[in-house]
Amino acid sequence: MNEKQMAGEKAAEFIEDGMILGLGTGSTVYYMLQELGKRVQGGLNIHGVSTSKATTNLAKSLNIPLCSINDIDGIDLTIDGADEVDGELNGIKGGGGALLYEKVVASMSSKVIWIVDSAKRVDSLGRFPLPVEVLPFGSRYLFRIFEKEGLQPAFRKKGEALFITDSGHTIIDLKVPRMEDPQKTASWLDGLTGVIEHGLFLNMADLLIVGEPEGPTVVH
Ligand code: ABF
Repeated sequence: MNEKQMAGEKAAEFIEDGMILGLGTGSTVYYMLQELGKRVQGGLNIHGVSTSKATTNLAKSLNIPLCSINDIDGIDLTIDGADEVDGELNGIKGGGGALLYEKVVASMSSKVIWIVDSAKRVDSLGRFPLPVEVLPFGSRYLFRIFEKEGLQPAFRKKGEALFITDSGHTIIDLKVPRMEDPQKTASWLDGLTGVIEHGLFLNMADLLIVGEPEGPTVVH
C-alpha cells in the first residue's frame, strides 16, 4: 500500500455516523473517498461538502451523499490533503488549485485532519511554491508587486492557457523559500486588494495523518 493510500484509509476511521464531512481535494483524498464510499455502501450515514468539481465528481461516482455548503450551519470534520506541513501543523495548500473552497470549508469545520505522504513534512514552509488566488481583473498589477518583492511570481498555466479555478480566478505561484514568519506573509497577502485567498493555512489543522513506510502516523 502506498503512503497516500495509508493516510487516506486511516483518516476514514475518524468518520462517525451522522457527520457532516468536508471532503478535500487531491490524490491523497482520493484514497479516503474510496474508503468512505465502501463505508457508505455498508450503511454509514454521512453527508459531504465538496471542495472542488473533481471531488464532487469522484464522490458522486462512489454514491457518497453530498450537500450544499449553504444548506448547513457547520461541518463536523474535514479531511483534506496538503502540499507541505511544518512542525506546528501549519501548511501550504493549493497545489491542486482548490485552496479557496478548501479554506472556506476548513474555516467552518469543528475538526480538520490533513492527510499526507511523508515527503510533505518540512521544518519550515516555503519549499513548495505558495499559491495565491487572484481576481483576473488587475492581476498583472499584483504580478508586478510580487516581482518587486523578489517573489518570482508565475501565473499558473494549464497547457498553454491560464489555469482557472472552480470559482473563475487565476493563480499566481510565489517563491517564498524558508518562510521565517508565515503569519507575516499571510497578513501581507490578505491586505492586497485583488488577492482572493492564499495557500497559507495557519492554525487550521487539528490532526495530521502521515503515511510512512512502517504505517500511518497520527500527529497532534
Ligand atoms: C489539496 O491537496 C491541495 O490543497 C493540495 O494541493 C493537495 C495535496 O495534494 P495531494 O494529496 O494530491 O498530494 O487539498
